[in-house]
Amino acid sequence: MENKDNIHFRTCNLCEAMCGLEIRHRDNRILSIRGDKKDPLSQGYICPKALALQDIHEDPDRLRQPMKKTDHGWVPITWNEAFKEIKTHLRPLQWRYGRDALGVYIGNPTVHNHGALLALLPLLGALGTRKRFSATSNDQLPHMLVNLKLFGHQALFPVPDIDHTDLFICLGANPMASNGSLMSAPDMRKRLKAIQNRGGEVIVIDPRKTETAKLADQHHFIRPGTDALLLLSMVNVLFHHQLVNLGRLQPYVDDVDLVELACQSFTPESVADSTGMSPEVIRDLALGLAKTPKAVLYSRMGTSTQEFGALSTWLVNVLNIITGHMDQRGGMMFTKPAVDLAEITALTGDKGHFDRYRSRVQKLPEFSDELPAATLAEEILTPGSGQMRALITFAGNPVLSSPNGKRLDKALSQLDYMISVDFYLNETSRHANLILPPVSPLERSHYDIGLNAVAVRNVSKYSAPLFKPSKQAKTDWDIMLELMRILSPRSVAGKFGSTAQYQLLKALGPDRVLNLLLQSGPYGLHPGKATRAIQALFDLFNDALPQRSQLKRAIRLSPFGEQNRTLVKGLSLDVLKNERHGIDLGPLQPCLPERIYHDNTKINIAPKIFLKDLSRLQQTFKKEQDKEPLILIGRRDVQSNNSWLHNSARLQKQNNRCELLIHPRDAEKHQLTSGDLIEIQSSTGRLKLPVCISDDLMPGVVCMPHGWGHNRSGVALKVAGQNPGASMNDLTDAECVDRLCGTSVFTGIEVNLNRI
Ligand SMILES: Nc1nc2c(c(=O)[nH]1)N[C@H]1C(S)=C(S)[C@@H](COP(=O)(O)OP(=O)(O)OC[C@H]3O[C@@H](n4cnc5c(=O)[nH]c(N)nc54)[C@H](O)[C@@H]3O)O[C@H]1N2
Ligand SMILES: Nc1nc2c(c(=O)[nH]1)N[C@H]1C(S)=C(S)[C@@H](COP(=O)(O)OP(=O)(O)OC[C@H]3O[C@@H](n4cnc5c(=O)[nH]c(N)nc54)[C@H](O)[C@@H]3O)O[C@H]1N2
Ligand code: SF4
Ligand SMILES: [Mo]
Repeated sequence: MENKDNIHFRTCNLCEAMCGLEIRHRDNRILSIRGDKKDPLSQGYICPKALALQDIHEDPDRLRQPMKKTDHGWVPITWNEAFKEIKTHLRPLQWRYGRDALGVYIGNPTVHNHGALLALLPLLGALGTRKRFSATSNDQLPHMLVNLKLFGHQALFPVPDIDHTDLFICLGANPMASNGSLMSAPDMRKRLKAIQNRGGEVIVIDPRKTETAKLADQHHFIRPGTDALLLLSMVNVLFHHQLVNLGRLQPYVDDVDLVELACQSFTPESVADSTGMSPEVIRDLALGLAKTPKAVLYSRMGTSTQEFGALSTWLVNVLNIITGHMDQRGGMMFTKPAVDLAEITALTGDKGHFDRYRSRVQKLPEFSDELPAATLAEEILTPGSGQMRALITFAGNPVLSSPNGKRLDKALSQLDYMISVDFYLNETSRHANLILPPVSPLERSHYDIGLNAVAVRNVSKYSAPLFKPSKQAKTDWDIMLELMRILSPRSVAGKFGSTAQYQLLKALGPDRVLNLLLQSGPYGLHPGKATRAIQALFDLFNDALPQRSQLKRAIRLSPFGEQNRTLVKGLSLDVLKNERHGIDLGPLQPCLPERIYHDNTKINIAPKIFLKDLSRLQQTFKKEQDKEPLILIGRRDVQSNNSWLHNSARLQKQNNRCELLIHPRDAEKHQLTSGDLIEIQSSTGRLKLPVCISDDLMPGVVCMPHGWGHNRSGVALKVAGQNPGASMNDLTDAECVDRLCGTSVFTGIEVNLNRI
């Protein structure tokens, strides 16, 4: 008989898939980690990375106490000492140079951490700095910009209804390795197979025959960075064949004629050479999308982090709209999450904004008060008024994850003061004066506020802490609140940073705020209680909005809202605590035009910024000659997660996976055999790594993973150090970005090879 107390159910916080875990444990030791068969979303599936949760928890290299850099190396100090240090160093800097002198970089794991996510807004408000950076501009920024422009809210993400589609066209994504992105859908193999088993088709368009492509019915190579051309020509085909049909959304979409005009010169023949795709294939793709009743075109990293990432992401949405697949079963749909971030932020008046001001050096546009991560180093290195002199990194490793990491490495070493909130001494945090480590992921509660909003089903699950942290340990929430208290100006006009707000948040804790959000959300309590919960939320997060619009929006969010009446289920934290496997809230449902956030409740299909960018596209490809150098692209591996799981011995015991894939033709040209060490060089830098010959690649394209390069001095990652690899971002260029929105370019990098 199993002792029930020794089984703990929770959601894996490592990637976007949100797999349910069943963890057996005894006396503070983990015995096993398996998939939770009763989790409504993952139904027992997990990937090898789940084991890393134990490895991180037990890792002797994981920091458990604040660390201070001294002349004699790192020394542990108490939290009180740490916060005193911070105050002593940063307050005078803020006084002397202004609040913009202190920058902040927010990394990816923040999204997987409700405490951090909920404390982030108050902290940023209190810091009051315009030097804000995050992994967003190394990742999904184009998607958020498109959401904002088309639907009126940056956080209203279209999600492929993969469980009901009959045609899944996958562009620049490799969900078999990544487990899905902006598409939380564990067990991709099962879901893709299910499409095929119901007679449907999976098509992958990618410069590499990826793990996903190998499972697909068709795979087509595309020359890196040319997706916008392919997509424009698909739009062209649809208008040419009069196959444009917006279906139910017809009355709610403006300016379709502008799209027709924009794509006129982009025939499949005109883009064939640049994209490397035949006109016949392009026509078939367009016709297939238009003629399959349940079909969806999905794109991710490969398409968003390239020179025309925003343009491409816009066009993916255009294609789904003009073929009638937006907000339709089997097409692109929208979640109705229990904590509805889009609604809540609209409630505080923040649907996102773009290009209100520009960065100091490269003059790139802000997005929702953030500057592109590609400008982080130059903002530190370039003297003059507005120069950044101090930095807080939070759950991020930009030295490995941002373009031209080498230059950033140098920039960080020149800061007057730096804090890293991280539990590893890694490539980035080694530059800090102080490292503040939060508890391990298993020592805190967990709720996916962010990822439930991009899941392929509406689900809700709360995970209690598995282990009790030591008395002096702090969570990210605790750390952020303390930073907020120390670093906010004494007299703040708004609410953020006020002592009252700090005390209120501190008294509540993240879980009680979560409870308020659940209760006031669409599946929340009965209306009377919901309004009280909403009122409490207002007190916490609201700045200053006209009373009437507040009320209207609040009602829309709550179980009062017309669209929510059928959803009310009495959800609260207590309810979730009793449902240890989580709750299924049903498949995605059509919700437009109600959820459009533009004042005219119409989709703006042809925003000017995208139309204008077409001339840049044309100029770029007009001057492009047949390229001699090789083109570098990236890849993800199922055993790795960005830069921070390489210290897990169980995940790293296989061969070094940081190698350069190269096509046999190119290998022959360079006289290479698998295992040879080469030097690879771009306009930014050079590095050494072994090659592996593979005919999975498009000829002329080479491929390496990112997140490696752990051999920098001072890094305290023993396992990772044994197999350090090299950092792809020592080759990428911080000045080669998508000029439209400042997103970093991680694909299509020109490189040369030299055999060593
Ligand atoms: N060349 C290239 N570069 C890329 C990409 C690519 O495809 N190619 N991908 C980009 C993408 S999509 C992303 S999202 C970024 C990721 O880039 P980042 O977000 O900058 O970095 P990560 O590698 O995710 O590192 C996360 C850090 O957070 C710490 N950490 C983990 N959990 C927690 C926690 O709960 N609290 C705190 N405080 N710290 C924690 C880890 O120790 C680690 O140091 O990389 C980007 N960079
Ligand atoms: N195992 C694992 N899982 C992860 C992560 C991880 O590091 N490891 N990271 C997580 C994060 S932060 C994210 S954002 C997601 C990302 O999730 P995905 O976007 O699915 O991940 P990638 O593997 O980067 O997929 C990008 C694909 O685009 C292709 N590609 C490159 N250039 C081009 C191009 O120009 N055009 C086209 N059409 N394709 C191109 C690449 O070959 C690659 O197959 O994964 C998440 N899941
Ligand atoms: S796919 Fe793997 S890493 Fe991602 S949530 Fe599931 S178990 Fe965790
Ligand atoms: Mo990401």
